[in-house]
Amino acid sequence: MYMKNFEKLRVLFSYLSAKIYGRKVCASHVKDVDGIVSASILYSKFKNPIIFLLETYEVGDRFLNLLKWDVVVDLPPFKKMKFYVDHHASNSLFKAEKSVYNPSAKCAAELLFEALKPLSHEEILREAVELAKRTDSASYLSDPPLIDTVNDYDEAWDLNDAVKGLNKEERLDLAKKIVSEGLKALNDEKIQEAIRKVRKVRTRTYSFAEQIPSSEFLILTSKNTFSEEKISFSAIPFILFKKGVKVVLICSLNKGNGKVKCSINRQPCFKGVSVRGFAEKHGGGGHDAASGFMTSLPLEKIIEDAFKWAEQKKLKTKHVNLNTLYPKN
Ligand SMILES: [Mn+2]
Repeated sequence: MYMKNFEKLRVLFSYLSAKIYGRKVCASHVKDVDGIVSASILYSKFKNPIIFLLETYEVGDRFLNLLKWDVVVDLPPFKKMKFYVDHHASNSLFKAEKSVYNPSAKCAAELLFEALKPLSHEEILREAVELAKRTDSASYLSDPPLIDTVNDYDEAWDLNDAVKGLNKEERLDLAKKIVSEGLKALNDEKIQEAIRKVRKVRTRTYSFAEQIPSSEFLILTSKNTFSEEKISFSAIPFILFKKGVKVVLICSLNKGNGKVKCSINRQPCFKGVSVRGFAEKHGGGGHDAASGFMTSLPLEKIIEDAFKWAEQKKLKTKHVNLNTLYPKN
């Protein structure tokens, strides 16, 4: 339902060969540092594991649920798992032979690190886990670096921006490299280029976000499917939080399947409201301060639901169509 047929064949082939050669079959979150550092830990612990980096919504795939997974980390649960490690409040219902589940952990890599010890390259991985904690809980020690920021920023941003700027295969390569080289792996020219690319987009996003009007709750929508290379949707909430916005919902059309992809973020210190319920109601989930979902509902219906939700939470709300603001260049 979510995966293309040739991809399923590729997964099946890797799965069967892993079973034949006694390699572990693992799944980790593709999207951010937490999933990639978790992959590093798996590479360090097991001999030649096969690691699939997946989006959270891919875990619902019927085919993937026919397989038996050795380790699943930082993702919603599969039906058949030997070992499950996670920290998302919305994933509390699962069945696994063994598990480490703690919704108050800052990241899943931290739980995996403790569970799989002793590890080779333990010091290197401990350092990476510390960065994963900061990136996954949005508790960076500095503002995000822009294209001309040279130093004086949290190094967790380097790892974050590297991951965001690389494709899926390159992210797995980075995970492997972190095991042997630690954070020095980021000095690679190709990775530096990926980091620069992300910062360029972030810098453009900052000037773009200045045009967005303020409100306690902002619903931002975009029908322009090509926008994400130009504007970083994930950076927008954090820019708006600085202007006093409390909650940001961003909805955009997904290129692949025509569904609407939504992320909802809350200002970290605005603890009175959890955004997770809104995401769970639409088939998604995540954390109290950051959640997401993908839906076949029309954009108009999601906006209507968001206004109703905000009314219950007594938040002043505004809807802004981002397509009316796009920069021309
Ligand atoms: Mn995580």
